[in-house]
This record gives sequence, structure tokens and C-alpha cells, in this order.
Amino acid sequence: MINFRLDGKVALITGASYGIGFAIAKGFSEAGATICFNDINQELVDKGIKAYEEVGIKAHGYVCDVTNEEAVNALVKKIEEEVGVIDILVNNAGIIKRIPMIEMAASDFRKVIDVDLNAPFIVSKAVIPSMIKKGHGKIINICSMMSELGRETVSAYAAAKGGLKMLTRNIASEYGEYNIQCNGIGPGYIETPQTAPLRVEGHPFNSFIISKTPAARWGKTDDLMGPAIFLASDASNFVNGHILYVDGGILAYIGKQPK
Ligand code: NAP
Ligand code: GCO
Repeated sequence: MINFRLDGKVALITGASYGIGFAIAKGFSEAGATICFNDINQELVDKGIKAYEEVGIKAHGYVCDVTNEEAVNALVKKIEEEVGVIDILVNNAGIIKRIPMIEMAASDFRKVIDVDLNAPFIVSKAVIPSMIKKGHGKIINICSMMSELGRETVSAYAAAKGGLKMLTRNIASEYGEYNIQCNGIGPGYIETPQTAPLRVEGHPFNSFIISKTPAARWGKTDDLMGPAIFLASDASNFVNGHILYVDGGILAYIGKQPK
């Protein structure tokens, strides 16, 4: 019987007080996993714990800046002591800065790379040793359309997400023999606070994305739950180094001809 269940598994989803991470955590909980999440400050963690309680989930929430290696190592140790060894890691925490490249300060570029690429390295490095000892592990990196495509004003984000695609493949290559599978999810354009500025009434990007998406709609965070459960479960034990695009068909489509 193909096993999509996550019973008995401990999952850490970074930056999951809301948005995509929250939806993925909800799906994992429905599949039986114990949910651990972090966010960047106590206010967000408290907001997240309340939001999880409202959907019947007793989540373990922790304050941790994923770019801080010392804090991440302490987080993983604390989770292992309080909850258990992390079986499933979702590197979800991320930021974007939409600035034309030649106007972007190097410090802004570095900040995006730090959160979106360096942090998945740091957190993955922190959890892999225990996964090796335990004899299995699942790492899911939240990539992007920008792992494959560029567009104006998102140079740092595209560089980070392109790098995250290759970090995913390298973790898969280096640790596959320990029964650790590392894959990516590449969401299309999803309705979350991160894309809210692009979805304001009358914003040209709104109709543009609809014309570029065969599904002719923005994605919803719940659209990511099933793909994430698949990659977190034993059903994907021979899937490794794969980026699963959940984009309504954007990457397959030239775009609707203007009327
Ligand atoms: P979001 O709404 O901005 O949520 C991102 C979460 O990460 C927030 O809770 C954020 O906290 C947290 N975070 C940011 N920096 C952090 C740090 N240094 N340490 C810990 N937590 C941190 O984003 P989202 O739309 O749900 O996206 C989640 C992931 O999916 C991101 O990696 C994003 O790049 C990716 N993605 C999004 C889309 C989309 O269309 N929305 C599509 C493809 C990929 P704060 O509230 O403090 O910022
Ligand atoms: C943007 C958007 C995208 C989405 C997502 C697409 O400004 O182009 O924010 O980058 O967040 O990454 O997959």
C-alpha cells in the first residue's frame, strides 16, 4: 500500500506562522505529523500558535532567525529535546525585495541571498546529522518560478531561488545514500502576503499572471498541501533532487494571446 501518511514524524517548517508554510504544516498535521515551526519574533510565533490552535493543531512554535547559525543549531537541539528528532524539514522562510537591479544596494541583495539561500543551507546542515543517525530524512526546499525564470526587479530573489534549486540537487546527491531525500517545491504565483502588492485592484501584474497561467487563476496556499505531503511521505522515497512545480502550468505555457 502506498504510504502518504506522516504518523509519528516530526516536521519543522521554517517561517510558518502564516502563508505557504502554514498551509504545508496544516497538511502535514492532517497526515499525522507533529508540527514545529519558527518565525522571526515572538509576536509572529504567538500569532502562529493561535492560528494553528484555531484549526485544531497543537504546534510547537519557536523564535529563531534562520540566518543565524548559532540560533538555528540551538533551535534544532531544543526541538530534539522537547519534541523529537526532526524527520521532515521544510525550508520555507523567505523574503523578496522588488528593486531594479542597478538601484539595488548590495546590502539588500545580500539580505535576500542570506534568508533565501544561506539559511536553507544552515538549517539543512543542522538537521542532516540526526537524519543520518536515524536512517531517514526528508528535506523540502521552497523554490520558485524564479528558480527557472527571471523578471524585472527580482534579481536577488531569482539568484537565491536558482541557487536553492542547485542546493536541493546537491543535498540529494551528497546524502541520498543515507536514505535522505531532498526535493524542492516551486510554487507559481500564490495568494499570500508576499504577493499582496502584485494583486492590488487594477495592478497590471494581476491580469498578466492570469494570462500566463493556464489555470487562469492565482494559486492558493492549500494547492501546495498535497504536493508537500507527497514529498514528505514514504510515497516519494525514490524521488530525489526533483523540483516539483506547483504553478497551474505557467512553466509550460507561452501565455494567452491578447484579445
Ligand atoms: P511570506 O508570506 O512573506 O512568509 C514568509 C515567512 O518567512 C514569514 O513568516 C516571514 O516572517 C518568515 N521569515 C522571513 N525571514 C525570516 C528569517 N530570517 N527567519 C525566520 N523566518 C523568516 O511568504 P510566502 O508567500 O508564504 O512564501 C513562503 C515561501 O514560499 C518563501 O520562501 C517564498 O519565497 C516562497 N514562494 C512564494 C510564492 C508566492 O507566490 N507567495 C511563490 C513561490 C515561492 P516575517 O513575517 O517577519 O517576514
Ligand atoms: C514576484 C513574485 C514571485 C513569487 C514567486 C513565483 O515578484 O515575481 O513575488 O517571485 O513570489 O516566487 O514563483
